[in-house]
Amino acid sequence: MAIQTDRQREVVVEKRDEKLTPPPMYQVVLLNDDYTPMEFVVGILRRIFAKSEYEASRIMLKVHHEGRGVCGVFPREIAETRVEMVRRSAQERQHPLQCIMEPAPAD
Ligand code: TYC
Repeated sequence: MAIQTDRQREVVVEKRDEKLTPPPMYQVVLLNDDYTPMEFVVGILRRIFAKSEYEASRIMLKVHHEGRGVCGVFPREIAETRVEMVRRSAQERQHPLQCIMEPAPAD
């Protein structure tokens, strides 16, 4: 059932599909470069993705060695906001750090 409306009062009384269907999820990914300082990347992971010092260091080193690493998996709008926050912080400090989002692989 999609949407039932109360026609007289024109209010939505039920949106059953929205409750049962989970939103599409996106992973936010950091990309490696040769110039952004490691401590800056760790700070980004701590502040924007709420990672512990240990986890932030682990993700940063994974990106450094493997070229990319997942910072988190979120619904679309939240992923977009985090990507924008990373890009702004990097721009402010004039670091070339790149951050992208992509559909999360099915589990
Ligand atoms: N490769 C960078 C350096 O050696 C560190 C780095 C890690 C940069 C992760 C970006 O997403 C990144 N200073």
